[in-house]
Amino acid sequence: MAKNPLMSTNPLIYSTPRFFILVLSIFFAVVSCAPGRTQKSAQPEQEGIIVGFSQIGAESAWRNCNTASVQNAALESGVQLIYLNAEQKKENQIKAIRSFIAYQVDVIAFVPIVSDGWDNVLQEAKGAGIPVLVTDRKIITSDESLYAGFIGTDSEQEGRNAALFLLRKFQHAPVVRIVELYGTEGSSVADGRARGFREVLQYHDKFSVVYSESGDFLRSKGYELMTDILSRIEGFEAIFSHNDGMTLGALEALKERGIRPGKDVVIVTIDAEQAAIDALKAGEVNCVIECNPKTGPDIMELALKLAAGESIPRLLHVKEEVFTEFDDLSAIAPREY
Ligand code: GZL
Ligand code: ZN
Repeated sequence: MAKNPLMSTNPLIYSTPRFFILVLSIFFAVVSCAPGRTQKSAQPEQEGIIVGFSQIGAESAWRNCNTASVQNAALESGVQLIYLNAEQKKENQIKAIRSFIAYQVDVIAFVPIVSDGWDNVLQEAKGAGIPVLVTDRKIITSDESLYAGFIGTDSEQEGRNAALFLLRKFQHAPVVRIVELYGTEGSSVADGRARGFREVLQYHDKFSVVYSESGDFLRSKGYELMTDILSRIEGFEAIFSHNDGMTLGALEALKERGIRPGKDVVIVTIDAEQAAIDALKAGEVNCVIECNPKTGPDIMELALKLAAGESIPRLLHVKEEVFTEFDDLSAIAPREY
């Protein structure tokens, strides 16, 4: 089938929602005279399937690595990727999914910035016969048939691992007051980390969370929260931070006040970006829990299956490790994010 002149020869189409909608409207304006995707190809593998990918934004090193993993995997697997950056706005993701439907992509993949509120737009995708792959973060839905499967993080286990480290670290302490830097409110990963953390600590009375506030996974908010906490909270023995970005901001605030992170206060953080591993090696944090952003190849493999009409597993959790001050840190490979 003749290539659609509007489809860039480069399989990656970078765009923000507004630009993409403009491209789409031009496409539809000329579709009568230009060969294009006026109907879905019978054998997608011949033409290279088109995957619409709605990413939430670029709020952390983790997210940027996740985006690069998806883009590179698309290149390597001959998938034409329409990548839309929602700039942290759920409404942009809904617009993106609607534009993917209008363009009749073969598969839609998206990272739901928060868990709820997706049923209507996913119903539209289902009505258009386009399979949906949920990645990284999970959705709450009243109709499980609205998506084909999930691949991403087991955030409850990450929260449990954080608590298990504190149990080990503070096994002889009488009291452990914990400050929690919460991720994006309403996101499955922040809620899951918090749930798993509390699930383990609920049986150990000496542990208590004395402060919990969302820093939205942002380094700048981590700094602001820690600055505020240090001026308001009497004393605390540990920080549980839902991502390294917020942790790095908190480290700055602690050091500005002469507090030695990793020594005067124990710090557990999640993602395992290079800067956090470096802080672990420097003794400035005590435990780094990996959250694996490199899901691009798995996402493409699942998308190709869906485009070929095959079923995929409903739930796939990626492999994730835990790095602590008790381990041999010299063996940790470069993180690449
Ligand atoms: C986790 C992912 C989170 C990371 C943050 O799977 O959704 O979002 O922990 C990122 O760094 O912003
Ligand atoms: Zn994870």
